[in-house]
Amino acid sequence: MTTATATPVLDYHSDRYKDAYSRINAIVIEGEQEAHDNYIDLAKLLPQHQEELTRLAKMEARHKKGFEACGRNLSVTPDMEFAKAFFEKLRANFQRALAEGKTATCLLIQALIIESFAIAAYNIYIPMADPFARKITESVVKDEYSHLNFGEIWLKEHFESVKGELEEANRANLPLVWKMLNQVEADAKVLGMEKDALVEDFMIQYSGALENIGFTTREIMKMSVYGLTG
Ligand code: Y39
Ligand code: FE
Ligand code: FE
Ligand code: FE
Repeated sequence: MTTATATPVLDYHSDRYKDAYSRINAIVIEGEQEAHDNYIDLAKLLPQHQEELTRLAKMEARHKKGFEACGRNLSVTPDMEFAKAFFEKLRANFQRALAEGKTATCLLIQALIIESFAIAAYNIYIPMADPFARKITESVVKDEYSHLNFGEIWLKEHFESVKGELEEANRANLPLVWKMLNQVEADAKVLGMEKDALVEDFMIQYSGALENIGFTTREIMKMSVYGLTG
């Protein structure tokens, strides 16, 4: 039996909502900017996919503009300094992998982890969002599925040669996601987004991606809880 819980009434213009929004909105804006930059960087490692990666980068730039409009619509100033610090470790890991030419690690970080995080956050946000932001987020989340799919296809094609690298990259980066989620738990809740729901949706996207790439259920079980409790 399930217990019905009433949808909380959100006052989008309250100081409390706007304060939380200044950080979550900034994270999304910064995330979209970094996603843009990451796809441009990935094109250096995958010149044969230059055209497609440039197309994905342009979508990310459009997402950023959309979310900037969401902040303006609520008269919220995004806390970009907070957002830059929020992504710092994941960004450093991406940059290191890029410098080392580790394509699979870069794809795991951007196309699997960050995209799964985005899809989870946007899916959970949509029913709670103000009408203006809801419309924008609904169109953005569709794009994010196609970004996840790009990573899946490449990694599936190269699965045997990158499997070990992916396991290592998962071990190094997945714990960062759980820490990031803990950092935004309180603000997300003010926006009507529960941490449990975010974790659940992230897991569905991420473990689904690992399965599509070629990992066994047993491997996925081990990989997806990495760092969850630590
Ligand atoms: O690929 C993308 O477009 C992803 C970068 C965009 C942002 C993901 C950040 C979502 C985290 C929000 C946390 C709210 C609880
Ligand atoms: Fe995006
Ligand atoms: Fe996004
Ligand atoms: Fe994306």
